[in-house]
Amino acid sequence: MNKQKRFNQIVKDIKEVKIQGARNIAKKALYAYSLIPTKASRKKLLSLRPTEPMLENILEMAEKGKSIKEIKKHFNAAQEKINKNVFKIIENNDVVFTHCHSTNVVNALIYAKKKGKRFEIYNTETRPLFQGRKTARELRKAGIKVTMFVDSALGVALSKEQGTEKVDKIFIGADAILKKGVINKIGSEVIAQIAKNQKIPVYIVADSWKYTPKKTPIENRKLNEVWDKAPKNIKIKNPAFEFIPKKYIEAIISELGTLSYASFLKKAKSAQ
Ligand code: RUB
Repeated sequence: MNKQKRFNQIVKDIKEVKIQGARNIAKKALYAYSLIPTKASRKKLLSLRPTEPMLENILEMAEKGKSIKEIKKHFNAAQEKINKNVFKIIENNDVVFTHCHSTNVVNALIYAKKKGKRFEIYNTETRPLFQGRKTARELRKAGIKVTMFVDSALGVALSKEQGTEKVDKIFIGADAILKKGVINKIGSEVIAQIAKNQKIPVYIVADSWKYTPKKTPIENRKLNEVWDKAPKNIKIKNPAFEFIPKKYIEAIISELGTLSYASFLKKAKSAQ
């Protein structure tokens, strides 16, 4: 396959969410940019998933001359530190809740399991694209016990009801870390609100390169993801992401440490 074809294939896979999650999108887009490093390809890649500042940050770094190798190295180095920080937070017998599919979260959970922590996972299926199934499969493959809920069972999953255990902590990823809060998969704010009522700490597990001082739009996706061939007179909305105000967030676990929101912002700003 020539470079243009490979570039086009990556563009298609990101657009169709075959490549998903902020980290995977950024990594693949970086590779695509390395094939055709022009302003036009940067523009094209940025247009694919508008709620992804890490994508924007790394393409900007690449354009300013930071080597692709160096940027790639960051992803793994950051993940290793995140794994160690998450390991310290998980306690034996914890019930940990997660939503959607976050590579930063999944990798850290698998690391904790490999290093001997005993815990189980509750997760959501994550309509409309069911990224929760990917999470469940990957965690189960690593030997972690997983219980999946439909999204509308959040209230049950997050409280001790109908045979469920009390959730001890919540780990969710982030697409964007902003001054006043975090953007993550739709449903994340409801999760954070219920968690607040139930006194369950919400940890954002994310690479600090997801931080941006810029205004970040929420991506609205195709309506047929919700209801293919829906009757014409029914209005459908399909926002992919949601803003979680910082007041709901216990800490941000990144390669910079496990930090309060304010400390994270301070460190992330000086690290960029
Ligand atoms: C994925 C999602 C993830 C973040 C972080 O949404 O919301 O929680 O992107 O993921 P989508 P990661 O499936 O629509 O891309 O930790 O992999 O960067």
